[in-house]
Amino acid sequence: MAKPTTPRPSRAKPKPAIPAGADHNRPRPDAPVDYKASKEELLEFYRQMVLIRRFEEKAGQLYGLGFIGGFCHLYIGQEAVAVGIQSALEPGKDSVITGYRDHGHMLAYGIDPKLIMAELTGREAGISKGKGGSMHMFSVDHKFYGGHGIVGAQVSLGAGLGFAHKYRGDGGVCVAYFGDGAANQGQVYESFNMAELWKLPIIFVIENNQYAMGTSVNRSSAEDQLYRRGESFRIPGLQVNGMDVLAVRGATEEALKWVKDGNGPILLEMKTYRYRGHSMSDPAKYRSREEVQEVREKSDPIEGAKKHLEAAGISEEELKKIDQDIRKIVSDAADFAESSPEPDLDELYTDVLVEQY
Ligand SMILES: Cc1ncc(C[n+]2csc(CCOP(=O)(O)OP(=O)(O)O)c2C)c(N)n1
Ligand SMILES: [Mg+2]
Repeated sequence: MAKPTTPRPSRAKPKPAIPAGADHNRPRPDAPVDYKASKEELLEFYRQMVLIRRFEEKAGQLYGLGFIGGFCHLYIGQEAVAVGIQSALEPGKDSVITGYRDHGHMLAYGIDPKLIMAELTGREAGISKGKGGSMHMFSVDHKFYGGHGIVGAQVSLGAGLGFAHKYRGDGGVCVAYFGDGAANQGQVYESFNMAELWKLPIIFVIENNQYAMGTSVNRSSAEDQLYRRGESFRIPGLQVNGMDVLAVRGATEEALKWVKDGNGPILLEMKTYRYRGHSMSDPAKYRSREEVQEVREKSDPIEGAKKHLEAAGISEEELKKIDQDIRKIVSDAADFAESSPEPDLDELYTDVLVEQY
């Protein structure tokens, strides 16, 4: 009689507890397509990006001359993100909140460069009466809720803004911007949970400029594909070329559609790059000059838009004229900021507490 054989272990792979793909049966946003801009829109994108770049260059100079004190973080290289996203929002209806790298966002929101520059130099005419400075600019009129120095804090506050839109039923959407470094902060995930649970109208935007001060995203993030960071909260994510204003605008359209259809939040990871140091004092030992140079040469957002404009028949002269006009706007803003008076000492006690809003 043959000896009974011991059952051999099955060679079949163990089945996952959740069948593969099951979680992905839930609705998802469509894959975004690049925005088809008219010639006028393309010109406006170009104009705004050049404005941010020249404004930031001037801010860097004024800092060097001692007109700007404290911290100052420039947005150079990231222009397409703010410009592409803000262009899709409804002014006065949608709200925006971001971190301390905020000058570019304010400019893209149509706020007067003079008032922003005067804020940088701490003058009374500044958008926050000279008391916010580079990192803490605010304009409730524009539904621009800062300008925040605590890394990641704006994400929770943004969830609150999203809640307010829903509670009031005003149809607005909040856009909460944060960095790749901020994406590792705990409060971001508490906010994700509540935002999805309550289906808040909010677009979370990670501006992945590859570095958090001197630490690269790959060194600090176990999951460096940051658009996936919302998945365990059922928040879908899209990864976007943040150096291309048309890709940014296209993804924003898709995100707005998702949120306005009542699906709750969505996450956009904007792959971008900052050309300058983290702030004004940065020895930049964590990356090579060649790395920066390569991005400038191959993916610059302004040069990219220029190519689209040239293809649309805009002449070199027209672009030069725009550049000249913007240089004038920026130098006027700097003159205004340098010549405006400083706030009165009594201002120390105003706007400290808002008793009713
Ligand atoms: C809670 C908190 N921790 C640390 C800091 C110091 N800090 C300021 S900026 C920064 C890096 C953030 O990087 P990222 O989120 O990628 O934004 P980026 O500067 O690249 O725009 C850190 C750690 C801070 N301001 N707040
Ligand atoms: Mg960063």
